[in-house]
Amino acid sequence: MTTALLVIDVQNDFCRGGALEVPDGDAVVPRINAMLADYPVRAFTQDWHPERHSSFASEHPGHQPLEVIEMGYGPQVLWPDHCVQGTHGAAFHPDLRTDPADLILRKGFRREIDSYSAFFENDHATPTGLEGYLRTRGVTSVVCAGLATDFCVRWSALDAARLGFEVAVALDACRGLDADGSLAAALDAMRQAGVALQT
Ligand code: VGL
Ligand code: ZN
Repeated sequence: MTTALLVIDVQNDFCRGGALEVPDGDAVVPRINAMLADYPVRAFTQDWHPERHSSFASEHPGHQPLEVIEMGYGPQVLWPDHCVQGTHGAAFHPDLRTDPADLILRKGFRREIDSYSAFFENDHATPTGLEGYLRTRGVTSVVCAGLATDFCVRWSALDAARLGFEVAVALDACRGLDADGSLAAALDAMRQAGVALQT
């Protein structure tokens, strides 16, 4: 059994002082750094939006960040502008060890659709290509870590489970936004899907 470590969105905008700060987000960095040596496959993701991305509240006059609107592909939470391609906010946290990454996968790069999951865009159908990468490397099991537990980690873990990978989430190497009960809902959904929540 080959296990991949998936390091989700450990970027400046999700860390201290960032545009979409996750409380205590920086705490995941030393934990993830310490985990890297334990996995033969390491894939990192970067939330990577063009300017004026449709998930930005600033693109929807009359709406505020954290409001939910209906998009063609389903409900979408609106966010402050974040992780704009090439900006400091989109860069990895400076203390994250990125040299050990085998693959850096970018997602959310299409203006019309968001992509929380490392595997599919938010229509839950358009692949990012990560599944093919992992399968062709012989991966059957994944461990997820990073930001945020209740959005990109959640959907990455659920999609991995749906695709038939054995999935664990290293909770102490994750932090959540917890917008409106979203953290408890995420933990429930992951548990129900058979994801092992490691504490
Ligand atoms: C994320 C909200 C918007 C995440 C990304 O990485 O969890 N959350 N974009
Ligand atoms: Zn985003």
